[in-house]
Amino acid sequence: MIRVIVIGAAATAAVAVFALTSGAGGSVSAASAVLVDAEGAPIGRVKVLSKGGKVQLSVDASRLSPGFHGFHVHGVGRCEAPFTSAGGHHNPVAAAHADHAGDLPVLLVARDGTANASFASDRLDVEGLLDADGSSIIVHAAPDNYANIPARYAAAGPDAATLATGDSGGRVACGVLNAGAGGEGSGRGR
Ligand SMILES: [Cu+2]
Ligand SMILES: [Zn+2]
Repeated sequence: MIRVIVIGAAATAAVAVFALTSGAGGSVSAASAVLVDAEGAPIGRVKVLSKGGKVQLSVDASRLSPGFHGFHVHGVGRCEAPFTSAGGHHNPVAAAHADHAGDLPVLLVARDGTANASFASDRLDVEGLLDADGSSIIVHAAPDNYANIPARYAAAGPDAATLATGDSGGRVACGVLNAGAGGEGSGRGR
């Protein structure tokens, strides 16, 4: 009897997720990614939901080193360690770093190695994330400086590398964005 109730609840939840991702008029769409480390082990999950001209991006990860980590959408949906396969920052309108569509708030990892964040961005849309070559979510080894280099350090302003990357260092985790909100255990890449 208890088993029947549990299955019923799971089915209800599945229907609710389907309704959310498919949307009555196609106005709600979603993408999701499973973050993997350099060994390919899953360490977290990212969800992107479109909502009224913005997306709500949420991330839930573990097994990361404590502190701030650069966090971006990169322009190619391919995660092969060391994850340079994901290309540069998602940048559909040829902006410089900090204004790339894929530039996200830095991820704060707690002392226990976990990170949780959720924020809205009006720079991203799900269709653009799921374009022909796809896109990936990257967690970097170092914090992002958002190309904020004070003139007393660099009179000529930030150099090309800073304007491309924010000097966030190596790529420690990567997740290919796929269509849909992503159920438990779904981790298909490409
Ligand atoms: Cu990045
Ligand atoms: Zn950028």
